Amino acid sequence: MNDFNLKGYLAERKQMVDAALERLFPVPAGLEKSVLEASRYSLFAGGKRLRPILCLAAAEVVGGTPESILPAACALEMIHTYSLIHDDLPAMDNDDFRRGKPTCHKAFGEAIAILAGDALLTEAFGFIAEGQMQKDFPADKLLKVIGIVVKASGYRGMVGGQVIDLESENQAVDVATVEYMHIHKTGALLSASLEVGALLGGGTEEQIAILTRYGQHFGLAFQITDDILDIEGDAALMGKTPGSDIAKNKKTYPVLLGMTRSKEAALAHVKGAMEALSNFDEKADPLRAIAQYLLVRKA
Ligand code: GRG
Repeated sequence: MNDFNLKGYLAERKQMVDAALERLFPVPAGLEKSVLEASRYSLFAGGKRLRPILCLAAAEVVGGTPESILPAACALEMIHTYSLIHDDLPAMDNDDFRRGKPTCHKAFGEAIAILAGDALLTEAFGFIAEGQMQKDFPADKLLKVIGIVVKASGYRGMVGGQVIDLESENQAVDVATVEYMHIHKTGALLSASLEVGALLGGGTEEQIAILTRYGQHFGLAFQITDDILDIEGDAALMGKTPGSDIAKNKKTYPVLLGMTRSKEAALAHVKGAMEALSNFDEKADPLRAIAQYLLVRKA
């Protein structure tokens, strides 16, 4: 585990996902060209590809091959990208920059940005249904995957979390509410990425449950460290202004718990994620390294 080269692994996996997205996502053409250009603009704006990478890694833990589940892994990234495009809109977070570049609506206008998000979300399900079908996955398994992704993305997951976030902006909220919000807004799609990977990789019910539990701890650790980075992170690397979440009156962990307790909470969730993996062999080393990286990342 100590010898595991996380940097190299992440770079290689990002390249694999980028190449698959490039190959599978439609090339802008025809009268609909602008919406595909806007979708591609955000899809290739420099994201870390965390969700597809986690999905591929979970599949490998249970003996699956990354190549066989690339369409589903890409679908998760497309849903993530749609959520960021819509999150940045004036009606939501009203951000002009993301990852150091103008946001989609700043580059293409609001209407096309909304439609680009809609297109990414809709096509994601085509990637799972048609793309995975071409890789010979049985229809009943793909229906299960679609159910998992729907639950994680819709009102029971990310959309629900976003609603709570928006509606709590000028309200006093407690830590439990903030945690509930983050479990839905950020955690649901992250843990679904693990669940989908484990399911398509051929995992048993027990293995899928364990990897989903890793994903739940990972999701919370990711969000808490994201909140900490808003204050302590390398703003230049993150392409954002330090303290911008707090300036927007966001309910972050450091605001509610203080920095020390937030760091303790992040550590506890990383430990929870590591413990979930305790019965897996070295095939789980990428997941172990990614979880531990959360505690030292700068962006
Ligand atoms: C609009 C339905 C809807 C939902 C939006 C995910 C989300 C909900 C909003 C994003 C707000 C945000 C910045 C949350 C913090 C955690 C987070 C999801 C960070 C971005 O994810 P990364 O770091 O992004 O994986 P990259 O840029 O690497 O793709």
